[in-house]
Amino acid sequence: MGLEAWFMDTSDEDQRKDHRMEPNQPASLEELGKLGVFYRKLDADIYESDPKLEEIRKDQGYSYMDIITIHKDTLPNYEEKLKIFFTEHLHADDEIRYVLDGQGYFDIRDQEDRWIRIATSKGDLISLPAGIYHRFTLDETNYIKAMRLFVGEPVWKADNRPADDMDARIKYIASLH
Ligand code: KMT
Repeated sequence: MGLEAWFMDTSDEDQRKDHRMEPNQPASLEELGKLGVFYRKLDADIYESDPKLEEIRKDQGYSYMDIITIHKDTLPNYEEKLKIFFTEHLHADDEIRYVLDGQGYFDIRDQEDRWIRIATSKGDLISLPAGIYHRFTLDETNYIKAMRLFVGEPVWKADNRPADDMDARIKYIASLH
């Protein structure tokens, strides 16, 4: 199955719930594409020797990679990290994640500042463009293992909203028109 995304409700109940509107209001891959989100489905069972992944890394210049496992038993400062991930922010570079196991939600803002929730699971490779406001949360399964890819030396700095004066933000906004 491909990626599923939807516009979120405005309830501030548990962030791990799906927060769908009633009725559900899907967001298409095309809409995500217009916001600069890149998506590919791969076979995560062969990630260590996958020619398709190699090709993407070569084409996109994703020279760096590591693996992060977000689970209470594996991630130091788990609760604190989850809070940081779920605080609305942007980065000066693309955020590229390849889900190797488990699942999680990437929330992004659309052009009208509405939240779109992107449900990712095993085999989903997603890239969020530099300058897009976003956040991440685990879902109710409380576990994800993901490859982090980066062009060059990784910079993990997050600029919390408001960051409208940042170069990456200005360039991103300009790219939407
Ligand atoms: C990060 O910065 O490592 C994250 O964005 C957390 C989500 S990775 C599945």
